[in-house]
Amino acid sequence: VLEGDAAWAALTRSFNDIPVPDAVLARIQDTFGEALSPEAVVRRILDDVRRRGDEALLDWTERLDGVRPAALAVSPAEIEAAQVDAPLHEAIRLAIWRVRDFYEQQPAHGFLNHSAQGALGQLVRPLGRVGVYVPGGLAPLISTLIHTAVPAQVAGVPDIVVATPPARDGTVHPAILVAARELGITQLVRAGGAQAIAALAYGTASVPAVDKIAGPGNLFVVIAKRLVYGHTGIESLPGPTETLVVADDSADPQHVAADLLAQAEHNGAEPVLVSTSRELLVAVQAEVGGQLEALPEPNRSWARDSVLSRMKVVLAADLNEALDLANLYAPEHLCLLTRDPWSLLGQVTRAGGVFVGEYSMEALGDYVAGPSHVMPTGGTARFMSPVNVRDFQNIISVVGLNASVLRQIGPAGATLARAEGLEAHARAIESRL
Ligand code: HSO
Ligand code: ZN
Repeated sequence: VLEGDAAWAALTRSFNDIPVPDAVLARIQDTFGEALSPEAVVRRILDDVRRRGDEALLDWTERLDGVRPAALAVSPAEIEAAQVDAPLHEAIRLAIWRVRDFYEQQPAHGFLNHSAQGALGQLVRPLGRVGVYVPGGLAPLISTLIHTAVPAQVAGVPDIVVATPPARDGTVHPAILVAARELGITQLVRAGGAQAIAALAYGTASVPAVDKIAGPGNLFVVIAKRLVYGHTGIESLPGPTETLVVADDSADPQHVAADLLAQAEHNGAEPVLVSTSRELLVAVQAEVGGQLEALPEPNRSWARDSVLSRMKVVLAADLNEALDLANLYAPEHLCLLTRDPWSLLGQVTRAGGVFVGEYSMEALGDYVAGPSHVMPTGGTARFMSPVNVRDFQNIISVVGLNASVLRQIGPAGATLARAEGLEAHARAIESRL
């Protein structure tokens, strides 16, 4: 149990300092025969896909995902043929509907104000082509496709390309295909990892280059997104998930433990509990142990790894300190399980999402609550936001002034230009005064 200065130190972090897990380093050593940094690996892959296109994409898929797919693009027939059982199909439809309904409420329009001065405003335009990365790995993340593609569709993006790693037999999970069909998405690429990000950024014969890449991924995907940024847009750097629960003595230890374990079963997850009650901390720790044992494999091992390697348990002096610590950590998910959780909302300044009260468990947010579950991790919530409609639009400033306002403001413009030593600017203004 961390307290005081130790708690502050433990919750201070930077995305760039997140330690690379030993298992990742071991895998690099195995694959490349040398101790490369993850960034060096990603640079190699990006350069290769940029130079050799589809051939490189296939080579890396074979080497890293253990399969060389016959075709990189999923065919329309495959998308058409995919089937899931009825309850899952209905759940996919409900999730799409709820996420769409949420984003349709996001104010995302421009303005053009006409006045005696002429007009000033902002045009809002959808991006042309967006890449959506859907991680494979431990599970087919159906919800991630929905939670990334829907805000792009609401923004008006006409062209969405999905990249997701193929299974060992080269297929894409049927539930992903059904979700794509329900979303009206027709372009899916069987590729994952840094190689998929490279293909989306630079384009290959089978993968069209996109204007922006969105979606979460493992360390390599996140590094790749950061490295292609500038050539291509990215929405944020969503890496391994985290949940910080703030709980007081009124919280139910079973619920707190369940919420921590739900996120803990994601690879590399970091569960954090901050409480004002030592009794609760003790009770939750016991509950986590018990619920962990009750989980089936392989989920138990996944969750155990997160709990043993990264879980932090913090005792806060009061709820003010708890919220200060939460804002410092800037968690992807902030869960408020206190007597009066709404009273804390005003103090929340840094988080991807805040989950208020016991009926708003983060796991529900992962699927059907409404807001996208793709949220900034690693403390990047200090400066980045969850996936939203604005990520898929650009704003164009509009200046359309008339002669009378030019007479008013032109001289000041010319004065500023001369103060900057930019005589041609001043003359351009004065040429019409
Ligand atoms: N909690 C994860 C997203 C997710 N959970 C997808 C289940 N499926 C990161 O926010
Ligand atoms: Zn989750």
